[in-house]
Amino acid sequence: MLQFFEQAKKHLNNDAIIHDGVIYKYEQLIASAEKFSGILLNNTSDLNQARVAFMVHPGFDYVKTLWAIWIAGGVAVPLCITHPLPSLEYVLDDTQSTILVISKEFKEVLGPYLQNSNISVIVIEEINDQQLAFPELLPPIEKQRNALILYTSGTTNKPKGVVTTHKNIEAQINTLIKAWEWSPHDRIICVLPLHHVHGIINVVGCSLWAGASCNFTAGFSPEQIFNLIGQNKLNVFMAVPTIYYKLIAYFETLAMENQNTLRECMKKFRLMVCGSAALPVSVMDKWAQISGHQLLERYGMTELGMAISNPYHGDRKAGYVGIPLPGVQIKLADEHFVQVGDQMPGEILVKGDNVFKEYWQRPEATQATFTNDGWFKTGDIAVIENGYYRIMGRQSVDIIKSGGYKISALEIEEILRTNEMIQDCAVVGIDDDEWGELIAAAIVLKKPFINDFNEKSLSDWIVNYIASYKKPRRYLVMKDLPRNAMGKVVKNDIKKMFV
Ligand code: MCA
Ligand code: AMP
Repeated sequence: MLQFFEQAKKHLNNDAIIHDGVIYKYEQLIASAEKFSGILLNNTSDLNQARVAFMVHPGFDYVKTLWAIWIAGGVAVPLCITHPLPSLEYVLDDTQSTILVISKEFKEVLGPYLQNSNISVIVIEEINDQQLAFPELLPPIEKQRNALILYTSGTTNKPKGVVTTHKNIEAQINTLIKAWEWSPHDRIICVLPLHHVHGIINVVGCSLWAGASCNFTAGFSPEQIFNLIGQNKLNVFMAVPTIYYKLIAYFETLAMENQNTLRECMKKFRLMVCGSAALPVSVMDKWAQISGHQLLERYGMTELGMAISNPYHGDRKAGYVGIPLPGVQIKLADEHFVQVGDQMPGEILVKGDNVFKEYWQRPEATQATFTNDGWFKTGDIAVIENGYYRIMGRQSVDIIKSGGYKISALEIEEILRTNEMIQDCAVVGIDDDEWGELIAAAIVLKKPFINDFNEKSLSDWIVNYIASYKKPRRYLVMKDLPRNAMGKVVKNDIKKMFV
């Protein structure tokens, strides 16, 4: 039996999920997931690593579906619930998913795909758990089997599927359970999207592994978060820097009396964590004033789960991501993958059971991302100062982090170039206090549009093809893009033009 299931069985009477005020015990979650696995199995004995895509709202149904896929021997492919159809189709086709589980609300967006596909569709609201029987036999699942495929943007124009096995996921969760001292008494809220590691592993995965409870509310709402905090319903919180920035902005609008109550409630928290992008020192300081908590910043990646973390006990240093987590080996290396000297910057290379298995059906990309002796190359540069790692930046200017999302400049450029107005373009990330980086596009217009450029129409058009969080927020119309002697666009010059 998979370890996540064994863990859950230790806490049958604990509250597992609290969704819109409704409490679901572990016993109920386990039973619902097991029964639902029978629907997925559909009279077969094992899904044998078939890919099962699912587009389900965060909450009880999401976790039930994820667990059912694993119990039935499938590979879970969570779809982003705010992606437009082309991005969804890309993932469905790339993974060759044969089963699709959806919340009924998403029937409409997926309609055109479903009309032309043989995929077997299950609408979650149409299944009544109480009328289902438990499947007679469940397949044995070896830990080496593929468990999850998450799509990540990189230095290629299309996102790649990151395949993690059950063994990888167990390692990713186990290290955090130990390092951050998760316990069955913890109560967290999931405010993050559930097609990325931060939400899936750090929040939902760890809390349910520990026998703790995980709260869900619809979308990200500072008001709802502070409401729960004010009722002492939470004692652990995890988010990206943009969310802390937004919470601070909201907190500052509250009446003093309300602020004082919330301050007292936050002091009782056990742990507050920040990651997915660099945490500005100003946000860390402001949050400490508000909550009385020194945020624990950590560093992770879709391919790794978490790798480096500030200590749970001990000094959490502003501007640093801490030290390697238990079981994770880290080496800072030069361009020949040789370890750099003390206090020298180098690329972060990682080894350990937490490291993903492969990019889905991209053997060359997989090979290129590992050194010959098996280190995963992150593309991030760090330095060690007084024993703590400090992230200095990324090797590639084409990777942007905005709102905690990793976004490929090349993917956006490719879409922009298909617009009738655009002759050429270059997308960059520009520094921004709230979003980390803002997506900005320098564009060269085709002749007929030079005096007739309509930014709004371009902005409205692009969200038909990419998620709104990938949409450029600033445009700069140029006669030509700056290029070096080799003809390559000089993105650092473009960045400066936006300042
Ligand atoms: C949305 N807006 C933006 C952006 N995104 N503006 C500028 N830049 C952006 N990136 C605008 C929208 O257009 C809209 O404006 C307004 O903000 C609200 O949009 P909405 O989508 O409702 O935003 P939100 O719900 O407030 O979302 C903000 C968010 C979200 C909660 C911070 O971006 C988020 O959930 N980020 C977390 C992503 C994440 O989990 N990353 C982890 C992956 P208007 O109304 O004017 O149109 S990294 C990972 O997993 C690794 C392993 C790790 O280390 O953790
Ligand atoms: P993703 O592939 O979406 O999981 O994003 C992983 C990337 O986010 C890493 O390669 C880093 O560039 C960045 N990242 C994650 N955590 C931090 C952090 N604490 N500080 C700076 N960058 C971070």
